[in-house]
Amino acid sequence: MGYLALTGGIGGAKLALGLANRLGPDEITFVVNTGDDFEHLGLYICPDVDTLTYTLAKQSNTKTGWGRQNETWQFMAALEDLGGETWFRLGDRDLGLHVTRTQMLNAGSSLTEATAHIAARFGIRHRILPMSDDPVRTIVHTPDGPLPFQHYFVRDRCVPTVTGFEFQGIDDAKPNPDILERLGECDGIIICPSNPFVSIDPILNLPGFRDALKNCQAPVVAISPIVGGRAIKGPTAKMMTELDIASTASQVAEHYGDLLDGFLLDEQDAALDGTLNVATTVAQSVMLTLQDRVDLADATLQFINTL
Ligand code: FO1
Repeated sequence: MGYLALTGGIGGAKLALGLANRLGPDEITFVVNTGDDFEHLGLYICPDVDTLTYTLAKQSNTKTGWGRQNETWQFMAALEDLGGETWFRLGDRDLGLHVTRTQMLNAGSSLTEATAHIAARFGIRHRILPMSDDPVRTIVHTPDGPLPFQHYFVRDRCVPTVTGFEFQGIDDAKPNPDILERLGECDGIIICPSNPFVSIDPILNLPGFRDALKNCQAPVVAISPIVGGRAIKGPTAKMMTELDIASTASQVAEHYGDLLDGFLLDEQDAALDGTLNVATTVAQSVMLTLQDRVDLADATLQFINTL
C-alpha cells in the first residue's frame, strides 16, 4: 500500500520531492495542510497545496520556496496602479492556477478534485490530498489580537509575538476520506520537517485523525524541522520561544508526543540520539540540493523499516 507523508510549507515540500523521487505514485501519497488557505482578491488561495504542486512539478521558485519559477508580475503591477492589495504577491502564471481552482470550486468541485486536476495538468502522477475538503483557517493569536495566518506570515512578516493558535472550522471539518482509508493499510506515516504548530497540527487536530493515526499499525516517523536550535526556514523556532517552549529538536518530539514511533534528528543534534522517549536516528536533514532531498528520503524510509 505504501506511505502517507504529512506536509505543509517549504521544508515539507523539499522532503516530499525526495520521497517522490524514490517512491512511485502508488507507493506514497501526500497529505497537505490547508490551514494556510484564504480568500484573497476574490480567489481561493491554497499556499501549501501550491508549494507542493510546484515543487513536485519542478516548477517552484527555489529562491523563495513558494510560487513559480520564470514568473512575471504584470498583474501585480496593474493592481498596484489601481490601488489594490499587493502585499500577497501573485505572479501572472500563478494567477492562472488560482483562477482555475476558484472557478472549479465555484462550479461545485471539491478541493481534492481541483487539486487533482491541477496536479495532472502539471504532469504530476503522485496524489496530493488536501487534508480536508472543508474549510479550516489557522488564526495566530497575538497580544494585539487574532491574525489570519497569511496576515501574520506575509503581511506582518512573522513579526508579531505569537501567544497561541486556533484552527477555525476544524470541529466541523472532516479529514479527507481518501486519507482515512489509506491509513488503515499503509506501511508508514512520515511527518515532514514542517512547522509543527501551523503546518502539521491542523492535520493532526482534524476530528478523528489523531485516533486514526494511533489505531493504524504502521509506524509514524517525524523529521525534526529544528536543527541545532534553529528552524531551517520560517518562524518555527521563534514561535516556540514565544510559547515558552525551548526551540530544540527534543521539544518538537515532545510536541508530537505518543503519536511518534520514531524521530529523525539532524547530525547537529546527534547528541540527542537515544536520549528521547522515542526511537531516534541521525541523518543530514538540511536539504540544499536535490540529492540531499533524496538522501533524507532514503534515511527516513530505512528508519521506518526498522520500527
Ligand atoms: N509568502 C511570502 O512570504 N510572500 C508572498 O508574497 C507570498 C505569496 C504567495 C503566493 C502564492 C502562494 O502559494 C504562496 C505565497 N507565499 C508567500 C507563501 C505562503 O505565505 C505560504 O503560506 C508559506 O509558504 C508558508 O506555508
